[in-house]
Amino acid sequence: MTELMIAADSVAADNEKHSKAHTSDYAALGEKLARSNIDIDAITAKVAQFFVAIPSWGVGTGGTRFARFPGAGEPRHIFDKLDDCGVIQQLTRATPTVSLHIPWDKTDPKELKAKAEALGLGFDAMNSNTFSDSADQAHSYKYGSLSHVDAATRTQAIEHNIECIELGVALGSKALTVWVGDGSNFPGQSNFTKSFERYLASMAEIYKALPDDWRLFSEHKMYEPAFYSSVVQDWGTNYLIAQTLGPKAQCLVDLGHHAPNTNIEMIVARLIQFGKLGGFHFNDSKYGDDDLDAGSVEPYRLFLVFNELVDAEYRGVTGFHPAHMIDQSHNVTDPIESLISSANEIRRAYTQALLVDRASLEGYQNDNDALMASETLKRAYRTDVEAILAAARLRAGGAIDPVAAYRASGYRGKVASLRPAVKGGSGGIV
Ligand SMILES: [Mn+2]
Repeated sequence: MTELMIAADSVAADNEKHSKAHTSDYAALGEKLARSNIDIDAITAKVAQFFVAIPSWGVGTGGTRFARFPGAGEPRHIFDKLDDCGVIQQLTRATPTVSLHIPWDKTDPKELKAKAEALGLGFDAMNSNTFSDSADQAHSYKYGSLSHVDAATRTQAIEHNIECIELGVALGSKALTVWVGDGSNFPGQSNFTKSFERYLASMAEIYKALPDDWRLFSEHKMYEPAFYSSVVQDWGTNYLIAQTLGPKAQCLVDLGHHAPNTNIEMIVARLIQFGKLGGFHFNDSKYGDDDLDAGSVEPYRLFLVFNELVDAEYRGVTGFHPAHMIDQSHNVTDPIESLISSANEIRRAYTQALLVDRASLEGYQNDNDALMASETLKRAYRTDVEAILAAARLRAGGAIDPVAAYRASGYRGKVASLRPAVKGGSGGIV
């Protein structure tokens, strides 16, 4: 525990306020679920073991191409970011790991590890960055990185990824996520086939540097920053990458990286079926890669994604252990509150998916009873599982109402006095 963590008695005092109502809500839900032969405590125990990683870049205020409006007490460096992540974990007990972004978070791994351990945190997948230039680099990524026409630029990008692996090994991470902005803005600007050949050759070099117990996640994105073509534009290309590289290579699905109306849950099912679902970047979107809070726009879609994950769990798919990570940009909220709420929504979707009566669903599917099949999913989705989520947090030492507990703690005001205000008119993380 560090001095910046919220005092335990402050959380306890807030829990006390909600305790009576929570106990009563949990009992009522338990009774309701028991009528369907569901043991609420068994569900709560499973939910308590479901975790999602916080992205280090998510605790700072994001921005758009137009502007960034910094909030009070913004983290100045990775150690401040870890403090904020520690608070999210303290209250939700759903986020014990942090996903780092290199070079943004680059520092002495020993210090990083000691700080994380003091906060009760570990590290999830490492994220490399070859989509922007850092001050000291020899070759620019303006025209691409792993697929660049220039061999020296590709080598620099490969070496950066290998450095991320080495740093991750020192921190206890077990995966590297590679997302590249490589692509083109004009038809004819780049040769689709040759670009992808160069990308695959570069990724093969990175794959060679991967420890045996690591996984390599490639992340597809339809467009942006390249607006005509992206080298890794969709899940099909992503699957080809993972298939070409080998068994340690898997696909990462960022929910915001698809065309509007894409059936993402079906992509998830396909990747599971062929052993290539590596993990997720959870967020929500309305139009593009909006990076809005998970479950804020299309909660039913999030539930349907989890329905596929729980279905795989239920079927006992071998080697199935997707990494759960959040990837969001918080422009108008306190990032800590958004991340608390998002972790909650992700767990909510998981919990609702656990309530699906899978034997009945299969029966309706086999009987071609479309209405009852749909109703079986809806019945689980309509269940208000907040009491289960609260119990999972509370039993692990967290807060019944984590946003309320956070506001009551005065944490933001406290860090605002310690961290000088950031001036920010420029674009943020897009
Ligand atoms: Mn992402």
